[in-house]
Amino acid sequence: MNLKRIAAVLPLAGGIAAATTGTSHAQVAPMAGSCELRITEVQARDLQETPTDEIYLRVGDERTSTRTFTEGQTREGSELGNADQITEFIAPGGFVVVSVVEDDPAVDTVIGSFRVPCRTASKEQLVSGAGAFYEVPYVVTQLP
Ligand SMILES: [Ca+2]
Ligand SMILES: [Ca+2]
Repeated sequence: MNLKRIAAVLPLAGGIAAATTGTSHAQVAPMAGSCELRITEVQARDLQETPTDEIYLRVGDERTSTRTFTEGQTREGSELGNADQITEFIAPGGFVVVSVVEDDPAVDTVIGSFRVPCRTASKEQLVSGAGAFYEVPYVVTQLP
């Protein structure tokens, strides 16, 4: 009698455990097939102002710190922001918008923006506008 009850309950308990594991996994892990964008560098090819630009990036809904650039200067992405600020999740089939912005006292100058789709890539993105020319290398990795 007791053995029969145990046998009947075990598969049910197993099913509940599996469902619970599946739920908690979905809450912690990013959506399957999503991507991560990481800004690796920012290079000033041609400044918007003289003698330095004050540049920050908008990466999705994050904003980096502002850093000065002289003409020809390259900075690592990690110099502009922490990991949260220079990386962004991209949903499957979606994209993230990155903007290069020059900081000014009243109204900042947007040098340019580009869209990054959820697709494995390593690219040297050129961004020009407002008389300035920047290069923003980035990588996109597919998340498991
Ligand atoms: Ca400025
Ligand atoms: Ca400006």
